[in-house]
Amino acid sequence: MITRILSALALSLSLTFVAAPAAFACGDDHKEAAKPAPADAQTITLKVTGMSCDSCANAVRNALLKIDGVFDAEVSFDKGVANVTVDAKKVDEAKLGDAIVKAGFKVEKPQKG
Ligand SMILES: [Cu+2]
Repeated sequence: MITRILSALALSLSLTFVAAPAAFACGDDHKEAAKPAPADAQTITLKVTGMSCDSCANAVRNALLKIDGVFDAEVSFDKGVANVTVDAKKVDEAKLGDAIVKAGFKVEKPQKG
């Protein structure tokens, strides 16, 4: 009986250890809600690399939405792209890029022209 309880305990412990680092290293299940955007809001598109699943895209989105002046961020893991709706007076590409890098991902500046 005790052996059975111990092995069940060991199993659940090992599952915890296997599951936890993966969830930590790989993004966020929570998806932050968008804020209402004014009519003069602008969209900045960034190429994001280093994402390995949809949770990574959530992590990028959540990091961007923490910035004052960011209204919405549609991040696609498939395309490796973030479409960010911003107040251009408060936020620029560099600021968005910083937040993405701090969240653990990389940004390629889009080609202009
Ligand atoms: Cu991921």
